Amino acid sequence: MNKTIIVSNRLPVDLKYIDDELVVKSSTGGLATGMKSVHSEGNGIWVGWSGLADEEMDENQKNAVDTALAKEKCVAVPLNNDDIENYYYGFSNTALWPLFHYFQAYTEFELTHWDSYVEVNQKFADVVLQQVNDGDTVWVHDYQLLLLPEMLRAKNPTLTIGFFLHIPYPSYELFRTCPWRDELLQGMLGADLIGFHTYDYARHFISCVSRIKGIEINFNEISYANRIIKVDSFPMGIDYDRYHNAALEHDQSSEESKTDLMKSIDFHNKSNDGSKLILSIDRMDYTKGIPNRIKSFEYFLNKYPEYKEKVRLVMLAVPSRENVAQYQLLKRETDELVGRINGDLSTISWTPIWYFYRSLPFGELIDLYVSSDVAMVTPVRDGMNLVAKEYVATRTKGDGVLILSEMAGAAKEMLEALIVNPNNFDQIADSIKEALEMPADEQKTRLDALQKRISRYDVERWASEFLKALKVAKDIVPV
Ligand code: GDG
Repeated sequence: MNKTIIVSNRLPVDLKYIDDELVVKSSTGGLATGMKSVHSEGNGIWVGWSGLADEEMDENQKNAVDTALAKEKCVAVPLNNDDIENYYYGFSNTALWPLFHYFQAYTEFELTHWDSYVEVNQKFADVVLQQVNDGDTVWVHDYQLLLLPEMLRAKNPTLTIGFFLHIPYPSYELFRTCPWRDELLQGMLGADLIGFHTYDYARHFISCVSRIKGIEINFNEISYANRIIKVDSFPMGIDYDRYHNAALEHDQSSEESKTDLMKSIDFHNKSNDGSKLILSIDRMDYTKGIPNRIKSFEYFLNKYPEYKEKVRLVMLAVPSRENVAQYQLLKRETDELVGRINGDLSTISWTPIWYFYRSLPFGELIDLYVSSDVAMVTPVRDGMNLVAKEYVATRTKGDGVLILSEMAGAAKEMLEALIVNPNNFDQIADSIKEALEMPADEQKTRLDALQKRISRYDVERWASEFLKALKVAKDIVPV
C-alpha cells in the first residue's frame, strides 16, 4: 500500500535532553494537528529536523533520539550547527523570510548561506528517498524546503509530490531580486501541486514562473518538462473544536481551578469599573507589526482621551529567532516603546500596556482569548495568521470584535472583522473606538458569520482538500 510522507523543517515533536534524560513532547501546533489523520494513517511518516544539533549528541544519544522518534512515526534529518546557522538562520530567515514578506532592506543574499540551503535540502531529500517506495505521496512544507520537490522528482519520478507555502509569495518585482530565483522556481516546479494560502500568492507565483522561466501558463496549470503542475489556493484553517471546547471549559471552570493569570485579570476587571481588554498575540517578528500596533494604541488614547484608564492592551510576544540581528533590534524597539508609553500615560491604578515577552501554556492562551473584548491582529505582512481564527473560535458567548490587517492572508476570508491598513494609525484608532462601542447584536452577527466559516474550513478539511487536489493533479496527462 502506498503511504504519505510529510516533510517540514521541524518535526511535530519537541525533543530535549534534560540532565541526560531525553524528554519528548508532541507538538499541538496547527500543522501537527492538521496532519494528525494523514500522519497516523497506514504507514505514513513525518520527516524533519529534531531540534537537536548532531555534534552535540554522542552515538547513544542519537540512537535514543531515533528510537523515540520512531515511536512517533517520525524520522530525523541530522543537522549540525553550521547547517542551522547557514541554512536556517541564514538563507531561510535572513533571505527568504524577509524577501517573501516584502522587507527587502532586511534581505541578505550570502553565497555561503545559499550553498548551505542547497546542501541541507539535499540532506532532506536523501532521508526522504530512503523512506519512500515507488508511487508514494510526499507533502513538502514551507520556505525552508523550496528545492526539495525537484530533488525528489529527479531521483524518483514515480512519487506524487505536493508543496505548500505557509508564508506569502511576493510579487515578481521583489522575487526577481533574488540571485537564485531560477533555482528556487525550478525546485518548486518539481511538485505536482503547489498550494498557497491565498489566490494572490498563487498569482504572484504564476507570474514569476511565466516571466522568469518564460513558461506558458494556462490559468492555473503550468506545462513543464512533459508534466502539468497545478497551482491553487488552500487557506489553512485551525483545529476549531480544540479552541472552542477549551473556551467552553474555561467558562465553566471553578474559582479554585483558575490560573494566576486569570485571577489577576479578574482582579483588575473588578477594580477598574467598565475597563476593557484589547488583546495582541504573536511571535516577536518584524512582519507582525508590533511597533505599529503599540503606536496606534497610543494614538488612539491621545485621539480619544476619554478611554484613558478604561482600556488596556495585553500584549503577548513570543520569543523567536533571537540570534538574528533584526529580531534583537525589534525586541529593543518594543521594550522601549512599551516603557515610554507606560511611563508617559500610566496612573496609580492603570497601566495602559501589559507586556509579556514569553510563551504561555495553552490554558493561559485561552484565558487571554476568552477575557479580551477586542483582538488586534495587525501584521504588516502575514501568510495567513491563525491567531485571528483562534480568537473567533473562543468567543463562545457571541461577543468580541476582531480588528484585522488587510495584509494578513486571513483577511481574505474574514471580511466581517474590522479590516484595517496596519500603517494607518488614524483608521486603527477609529476601529478601536468602533470595536469598543459596537452594539452587542452587531458583534454577534459578525461573529456568527465568522464562526460558521472558520468551523467549516478547519485544519483537517484543509489537509484533506489539499491531498484530494494533489491526487487529481498527479493524474492530469499533458495533451
Ligand atoms: C506561519 C505564518 C501562517 C502564539 N503564542 C503562543 C502560542 N501561539 C500560537 C498561536 C498560533 C501560532 O502560535 C502562531 O501562528 P500564526 O499563524 O499566527 O503565525 P506564524 O507562527 O508566523 O506561522 C502564518 C502559519 O504559518 C500557518 O500556515 O498562518 O502566516 O507566518 O497557533 O496560538 N501558543 C502557545 N503559547 C503561546 O504563548 N501555546
